[in-house]
Amino acid sequence: MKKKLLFLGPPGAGKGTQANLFCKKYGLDHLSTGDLLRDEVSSGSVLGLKAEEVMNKGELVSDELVLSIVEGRLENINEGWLLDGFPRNVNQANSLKSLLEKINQPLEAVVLIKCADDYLIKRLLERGRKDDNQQVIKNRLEIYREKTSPLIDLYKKEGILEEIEGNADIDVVFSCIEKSLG
Ligand code: B4P
Repeated sequence: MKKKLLFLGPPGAGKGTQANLFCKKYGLDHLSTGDLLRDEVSSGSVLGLKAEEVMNKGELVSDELVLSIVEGRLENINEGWLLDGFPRNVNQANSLKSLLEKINQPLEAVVLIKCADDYLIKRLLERGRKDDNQQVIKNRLEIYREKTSPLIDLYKKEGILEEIEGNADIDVVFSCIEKSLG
C-alpha cells in the first residue's frame, strides 16, 4: 500500500472524510490544512483572525501562512502521511515539491476524488459549517476550478494520479481508494 499520499478534489468531495478513515486504518499522519487553519482561528491569534475572514468568504488563505504551517509539520512527519487540502494552487505545489525533496520523501500517489457540483452543494449545505452557504460555496467552487484544478494535469503528467468517483456511499468510495493504492 502506498503511504505518501495527497488527496485532491473540489470542496465537499469527501477529502477530509476519506482522509480520516484512511489515516485511522493505516496509521498515517494526517495533515489537513483546513483543520490546521481552523485550529489557528480557534486559538484567536492575529493570523487566525486574518485567516477566518478569508475562509468565511470561501477564498484561499495566503500561501505564506499555509506554507509556514505546513513546513513545520512536514519536518517532523513520519514515513507514512496523507496531505488533505494542500496544495491548492500551483505555487503551493511547487513549494511542496521542494519541501519533500528536502526531507527525501517523494509523493507516491495523488487521489483525485471527483464529484458533480449538485452533490457537492447539497452535502455542504447539509453540513452547515460557517463557510457552507450558497454564495460562499459558489465562490469556493470557482476558486477550485481556477486555482486548484490545474494540479490535476500536473500530477497526471507525473504519472501518479488516481481518479476516484466520489458520488457514492462513504464505504464504497473508501474501498475504491484502497484498491487504487494497493
Ligand atoms: P477544507 O477544510 O479543506 O474543506 P473542504 O475542501 O471544503 O471539504 P472536504 O472535501 O474535505 O469535504 P468533507 O470530507 O469534509 O477547506 C476549507 C477552507 O480552508 C478553504 O475554503 C480555504 O479557505 C482554507 N484552506 C484549506 N487549505 C488551504 C490551502 N492549502 N491554501 C489556502 N487555503 C486553504 O465532506 C463534506 C461533507 O460531505 C461532510 O458533511 C461529509 O460528511 C459529507 N460527505 C463526504 N463524503 C460523502 C459521501 N460519499 N456521501 C455523502 N456525503 C459525504
